[in-house]
Amino acid sequence: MNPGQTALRIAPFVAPDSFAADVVAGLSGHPKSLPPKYFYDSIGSALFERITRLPEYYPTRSELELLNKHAPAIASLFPPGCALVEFGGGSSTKARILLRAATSIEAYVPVDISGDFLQQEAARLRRDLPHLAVYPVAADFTTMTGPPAEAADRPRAGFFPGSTIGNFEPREAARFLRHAARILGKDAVFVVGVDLVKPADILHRAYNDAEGVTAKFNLNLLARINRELGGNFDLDAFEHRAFYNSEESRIEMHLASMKRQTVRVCNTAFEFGAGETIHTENSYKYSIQSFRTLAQRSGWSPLKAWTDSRFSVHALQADIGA
Ligand code: AVJ
Repeated sequence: MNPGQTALRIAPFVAPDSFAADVVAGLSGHPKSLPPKYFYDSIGSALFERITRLPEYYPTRSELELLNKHAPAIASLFPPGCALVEFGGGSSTKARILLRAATSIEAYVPVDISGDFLQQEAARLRRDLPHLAVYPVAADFTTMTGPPAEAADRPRAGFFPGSTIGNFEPREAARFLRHAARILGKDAVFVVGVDLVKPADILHRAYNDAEGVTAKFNLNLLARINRELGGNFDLDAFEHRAFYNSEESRIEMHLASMKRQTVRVCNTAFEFGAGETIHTENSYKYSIQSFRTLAQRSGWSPLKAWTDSRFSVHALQADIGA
């Protein structure tokens, strides 16, 4: 291990019982729901990696093409000696494009809830980019209270790819963008990937792939509850559902109960009616203008946007800061 490069810092934010509390609260709700951040245990993260390679799931390919094509322009926005803080830094495939293009980046701080996945990626990065200081932080990036200690003494830039911003309700997305401005600091540059509104049939296919990987990804949430919380979900009695809600400009993912049934989790019984669903994810889609408006309302000035009409990458600059 290179001097100054710490292994993996586990921030005290990921309380294991928060999973239990969030699951019981979600399954007690009307309608029932579960937070999408719990998709990403090691099995879920691996299933998501498979989703990114599916022919129907265009966002990852589009974003990679845009990042590769515009890497020099994006890299020119980063100040010398800066630390690139990536929110939800699962696989570093996208960050590598920026890390290679921008010599001004001297440190990389991926922040992700799935510590093991993060650790493996960090080890690979250290091997491939030995000049770069890599500081993985296992934390829930929505609850971080300040810049990661490892980047506190550097100018910071942010990276939030993959349209994970789409998982937030627009109000929450605005709150997260303000939060990110506080973490990154005044004048910081923030590069955000945003999936665009498009014909419903293209979106529908992207979340209902023929191979059924997205269905497995969705159902894995129930398997995880069984594994980690002693639940007794019968996965064959639930079905994956994903559809485009055009009023809300969002893809909705649900797990539908195929029959009346009772499920026990954390010593609590939950009744399901036939056809009743658990809402597991929203994926909001924006236009270039609607995302710019959201950013401006959240303390950011739009600098530039690159798009291929299916996906967009935005560069923003912080008006407010730490
Ligand atoms: C990682 C949240 C961007 O919403 O497109 C992929 C997750 N869900 N297929 C998305 C996801 C179903 C993905 N994000």
